Amino acid sequence: MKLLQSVYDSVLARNPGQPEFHQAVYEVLESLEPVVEKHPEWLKAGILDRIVEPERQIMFRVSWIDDQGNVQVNRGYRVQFNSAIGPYKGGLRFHPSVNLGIIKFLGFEQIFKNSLTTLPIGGGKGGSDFDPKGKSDREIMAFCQSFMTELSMHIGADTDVPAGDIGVGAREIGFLYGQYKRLRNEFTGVLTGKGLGWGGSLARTEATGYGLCYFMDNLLKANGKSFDGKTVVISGSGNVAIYATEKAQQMGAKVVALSDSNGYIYHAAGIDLAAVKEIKEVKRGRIKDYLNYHKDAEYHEGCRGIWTIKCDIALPCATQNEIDAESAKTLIANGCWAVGEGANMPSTNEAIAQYQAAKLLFGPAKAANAGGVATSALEMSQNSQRLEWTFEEVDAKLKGIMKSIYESASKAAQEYTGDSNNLVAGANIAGFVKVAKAMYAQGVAY
Ligand code: NDP
Ligand code: 2IT
Repeated sequence: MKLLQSVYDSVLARNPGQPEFHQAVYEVLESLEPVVEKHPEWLKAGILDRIVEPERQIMFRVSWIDDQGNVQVNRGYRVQFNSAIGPYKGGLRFHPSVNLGIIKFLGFEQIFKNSLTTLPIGGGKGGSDFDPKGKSDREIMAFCQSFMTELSMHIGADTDVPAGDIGVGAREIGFLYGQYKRLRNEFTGVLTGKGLGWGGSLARTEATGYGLCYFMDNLLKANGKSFDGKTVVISGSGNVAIYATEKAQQMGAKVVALSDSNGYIYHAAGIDLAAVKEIKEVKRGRIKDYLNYHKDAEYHEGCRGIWTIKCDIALPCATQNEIDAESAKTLIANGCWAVGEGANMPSTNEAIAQYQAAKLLFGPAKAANAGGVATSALEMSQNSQRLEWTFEEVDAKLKGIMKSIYESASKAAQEYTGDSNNLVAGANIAGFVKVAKAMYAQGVAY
């Protein structure tokens, strides 16, 4: 980096101990060098210095009472990163690994992802180090109510609209929404991912996984390929992984593996998705339980081994940094020729360098998994209009949005790097330009 090294140095100095945030910022700044060369006025207006600093960071105590009557204390976060093009928008993550640096990396990436959707949404993210695993429904409800008691003071349908992420699905959104309504006496679209019948949008549950496959389909077709008849490995077995599997199968692919944080299953005959949905969505069980349904499947402890399975296309849909350089090399050595990121930042920057050296078709997260938040924005539109669109209407809009994200990212990639497949640069640049123009137009307060 040349022009932006000082911005990055200042991020390192101001945000010690936040390696995921540093990683996400580095990847974006590296792509933006040619953009600021063309637009020195953006550098001079401090757009880059400002965009790496959240507009607001909220941290709060969440105390709640467990089933034994003990007081538990967790930490809650909401980082309102950038509101240049719309209200802050982004999910809530409940996972014991959550800390400020992780929420900041997610919020930072959300700015560019949300811009790429073409819809009017700014970037934000939140969550807690609360671990939903093994908790009763009452404990989940108690935690969500306490979390929302504080969060409700900072959000609103035109201010900041949270949604789900790891550990936050329909059940949690229900408890959070109920508490917001109790406190504010408002029935508004303050959260997305709501249940059908009380403001939720059809196809939001499926949107991230489906959108990932729609995005990859555009990339594959532009390169004379498709999902049809291909072998696909998908990590995770949560919301994104399940609906990526469903759409990949509908597109004619054979999905042979899924995982959770304990291990992975390999089923050469192809994953039986109805079994996975029952295990994960109904019973809240472990992926290992798949063996109770299919004796011919294999289970292996540890999640990294999933990348040693031979496949054409890999779709990481679990968590950040799940593919490092070594796993990337193994995938490539085994003949994998495309990677699409359903999770946020699942590949380390060193893994991405491996993909690029091997000329893999690579769909980076900001572009490839934007279908979830795009459909959240469609849910906001429906709530504002007090209307509900059909599944087919929402799905058709999602498909159109993923196509336009692919087109704008590949066009920016061609324009700035001469390689329309360099979607890392293309997504970062296309997402950035819209936000930079808005920040420039809106001026600096002085
Ligand atoms: P879920 O909570 O539904 O599922 C998460 C899955 O990932 C589970 O199988 C979980 O396994 C696994 N996982 C979580 N943490 C780890 C870890 N540290 N190591 C290994 N596996 C892990 O979350 P989602 O499916 O919603 O989210 C998955 C990814 O997609 C995340 O990166 C999220 O940020 C991203 N994303 C989600 C969107 C959405 O709309 N939901 C939109 C865009 C991106 P276990 O059960 O063992 O914890
Ligand atoms: O990472 C993401 O884009 C999400 N977790 C979805 C956010 C949203 O507001 O729907």
